[in-house]
Amino acid sequence: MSDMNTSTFITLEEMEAATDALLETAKKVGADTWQQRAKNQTPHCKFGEEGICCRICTMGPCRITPKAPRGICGCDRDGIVARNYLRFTAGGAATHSDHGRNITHVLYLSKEGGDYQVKDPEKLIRIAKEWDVETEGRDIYDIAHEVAEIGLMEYGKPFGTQRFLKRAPEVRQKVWHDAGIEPRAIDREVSQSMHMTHMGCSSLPEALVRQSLRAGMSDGWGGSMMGTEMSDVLFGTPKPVDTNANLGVMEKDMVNIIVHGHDPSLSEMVVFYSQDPEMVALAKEMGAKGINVAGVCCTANEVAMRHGIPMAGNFLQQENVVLTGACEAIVVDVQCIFPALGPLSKCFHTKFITTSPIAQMPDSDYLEFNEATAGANARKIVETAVRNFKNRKPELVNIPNLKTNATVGYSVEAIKKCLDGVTNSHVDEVGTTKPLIDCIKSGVLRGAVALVGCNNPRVRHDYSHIELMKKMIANDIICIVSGCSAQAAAKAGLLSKEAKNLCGEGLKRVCELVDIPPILHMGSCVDISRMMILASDIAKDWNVDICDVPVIGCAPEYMSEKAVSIGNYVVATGIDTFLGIDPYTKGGPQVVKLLQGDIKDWVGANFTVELDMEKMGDMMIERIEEKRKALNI
Ligand code: MSK
Repeated sequence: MSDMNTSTFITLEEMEAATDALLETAKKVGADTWQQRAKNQTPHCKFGEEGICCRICTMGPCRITPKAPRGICGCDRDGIVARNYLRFTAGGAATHSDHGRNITHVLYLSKEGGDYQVKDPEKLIRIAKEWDVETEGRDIYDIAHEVAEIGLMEYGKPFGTQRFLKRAPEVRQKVWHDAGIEPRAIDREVSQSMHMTHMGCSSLPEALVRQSLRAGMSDGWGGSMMGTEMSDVLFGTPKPVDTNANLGVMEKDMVNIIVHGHDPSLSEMVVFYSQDPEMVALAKEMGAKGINVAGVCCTANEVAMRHGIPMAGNFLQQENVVLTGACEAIVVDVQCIFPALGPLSKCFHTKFITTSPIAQMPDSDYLEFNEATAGANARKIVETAVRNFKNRKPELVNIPNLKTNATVGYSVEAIKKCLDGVTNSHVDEVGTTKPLIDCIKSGVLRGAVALVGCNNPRVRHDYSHIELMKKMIANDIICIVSGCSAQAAAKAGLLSKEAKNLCGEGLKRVCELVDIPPILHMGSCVDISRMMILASDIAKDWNVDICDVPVIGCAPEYMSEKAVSIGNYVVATGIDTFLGIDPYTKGGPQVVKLLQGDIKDWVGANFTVELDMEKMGDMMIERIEEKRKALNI
């Protein structure tokens, strides 16, 4: 364990001071950082910001101005904005869904005694039954392979809609059907989005926004859900586990391996081989006390919630881990990886190890990771990191003295188990959300907020996540969090049970009774699908539609296409969603009117874009209270 003490809470100012010190090191070694690059990139292109630049064909690029209100093909500003928005969504849906496909393929490769095995057979059997796969008297791996094959077929099946839609309340399924947004094959929705936005296809905002919701749905109720469910089957369904967070989890005397990205099929193996006695002995031979694995971005969430591996930081801290001078290797798979890590790592002894054909970058050591040879590949990666310890430059080492305690791993199953524990309300193998509903109905809890998403250099790092969470819990609104938002909470100490002391009286009582933190860590960005299941189960147990429940979503600092795809499926699921960053739609008033207004008539929810966090917090509380009023509670 680290010799650093943990703090109950860490302020943003303390984190910023630590970052400033690391930036001094960057200056000393001549390293480039995102802080500088963000300055170099401002002011940003106005056309891009408003979404009114079109480069879908080679007649342009066309930009909308008062003098040129239409592109060369005649497409107007709303058509251009809506097409860009749909392409943005499709990029995110493709990315999440391909992640889900990869995990499902790993399940297909699983075997007794192999690198990948089934860790949660009960969950596998539950999914098998849901999909009418015979389970009686069959070998668990036969079931796994059949379930995986069906899952993979969801990506390209010629007929029908996504199987997971049936998990939603019937009333919500009807909403989707009537709105024409039930996703068909996952790949089809992405492909059709690209087709619709090709030159000479759709320019009607309603059609493009509708397809954005549908493509998002193919992610949230298709590819992402596949990723979450199959990861649980393979690596175990998360249960509450204690861990530490913030940069102080890096160890001065140990080999530090940072895993970064998203796909647990790599990070699980790296964690496994870092504990291999031969590797630990090698680390000692190199002069280290042992091997310390810590995570960045969603990989941090994946390994924290299944193994208690510490979380070093979120998206905008990926350079910081290298700047500590104590990172032997930053091992990445896919998504949210700065290409900057290549040149940055060259200023230190750090090995920047890329592993996926999907994310290849200059100035990296490419050690391809293939699921069929996973064990051998992971061993080599760990060994490369360990052997690099001797190259560390002690004069550059600066690990900030920042470390908190966090309890993570609140899957839907785990939340229900916690609730069952206090009420003895256990009704069946999957439990119930009724105790939670009772707390909301009685007003002990006012409602719930799903706080998710990334960091973005456009806004103060982690400020919005942390301030909104504090405001919500002080007002008896329980938070569920994932992705880099979850890590913002963890780093500040908000995922610890002590955070109950920041809550209103009602939420504090619930935390004490159920023995939970007021902010529940639900995983990585694909795990927002868990939140959809939780919202569905609450609505079913309450006997209302999802849009009636006092639950809202919020992504205050998002930056990625995936986040826009998520926003679409969260809203399509009936959950009002608050964004702290504009999704490049300002230039299309009709598109803004649809996304922030009229789609409520289609799906019972819409977006709010608000850049002022104080105002946004008030609006979120107001929306929850409106929903309570509509339910007469
Ligand atoms: S890692 S998508 S920066 S949450 Fe999932 Fe964080 Fe956003 Fe990447």
